[in-house]
Amino acid sequence: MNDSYRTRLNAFDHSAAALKRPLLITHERPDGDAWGCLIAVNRALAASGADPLPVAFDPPTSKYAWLVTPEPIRLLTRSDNTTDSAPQHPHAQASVAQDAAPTDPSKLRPTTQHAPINESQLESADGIILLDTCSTAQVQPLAPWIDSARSRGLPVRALDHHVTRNIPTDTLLVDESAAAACLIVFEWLRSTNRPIDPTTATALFTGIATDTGCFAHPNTDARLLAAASELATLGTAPHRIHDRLFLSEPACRVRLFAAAMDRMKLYHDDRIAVLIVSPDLLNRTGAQASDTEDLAGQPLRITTVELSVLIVETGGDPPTLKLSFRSKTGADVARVAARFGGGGHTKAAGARLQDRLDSALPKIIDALTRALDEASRR
Ligand SMILES: [Mn+2]
Repeated sequence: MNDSYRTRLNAFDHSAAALKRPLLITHERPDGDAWGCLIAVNRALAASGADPLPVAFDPPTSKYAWLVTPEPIRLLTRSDNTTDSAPQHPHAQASVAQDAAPTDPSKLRPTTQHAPINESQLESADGIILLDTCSTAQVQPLAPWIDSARSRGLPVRALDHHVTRNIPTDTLLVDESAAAACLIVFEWLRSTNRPIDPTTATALFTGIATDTGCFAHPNTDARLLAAASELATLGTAPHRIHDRLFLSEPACRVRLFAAAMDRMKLYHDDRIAVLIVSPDLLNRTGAQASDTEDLAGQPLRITTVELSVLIVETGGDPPTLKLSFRSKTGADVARVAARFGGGGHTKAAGARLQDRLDSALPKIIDALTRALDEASRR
């Protein structure tokens, strides 16, 4: 750790310590890194006498419920009625009626175990700390509130590792070379001797593991592995985290993966894979749209497949297609997603498209084919 980074960690620590009631926020549809940050920072600040207010926009999916549900995270009640947020898995709660019509998402949404909170209840906060994001688009439900809070003089701090930064902050701790925001949180807490209890260590390890595809992606470096190694001495058990993340799935999700893979189509000399999840497929497997998490990358297991797209058909007229792109080699799926009004990273990106599947599919395959051609010309 060089001196300038250490100085920035200290500055961030001072700015966080100055807040008695920081509002902790992470991005919509939180992943392991987002939850890990929220839980770890909440626990660390609470342990040193602050009264943080951790707020999420979505309840945890079944993958992260074991980690998140025991924590006192509040769930923001949305004024709109969008149904595309990731709901907690219905099978996690016996209270969800078996006979609820699977086509009606409102019936599938169980009541969350996290206490709800609305905007007016956020007024007790004396500052905002954004975690694993600094982007308006990713904190949409509170973006106007953050804006007005800032103009009223509420300090806004952010800790992030993403490139997109369009929320003005007074203290910013960003390291784009950090594979996970949880890695930055770990280095902050460690270098300032803040407490890391076993639960905090588990939360941080989860973020570090999931943002690197379990230490498999190219962003896995010595710095990250050193943090993981230290975390393993702080009371967390990596194999138990693995079991909770990957060996604890509902049967319907595994059935959905099998059914979707069985219907997989390959194009362009088997270099492009297309997976389609229709409402009918969800009905038949008993799964729901949030169960498609991580499905998009499955075809990359095939030697020849360089690009894959998962198309999830949702309702509406014209229907909304949720596109998730994954790339194994040099082809840039962020650019593919951008053609459909979306965005993301080079190897993982997404978009939403209002179109019928039969008219959208040729356009999607064409865009992917062009991405392969562009990559081969580079
Ligand atoms: Mn992250």
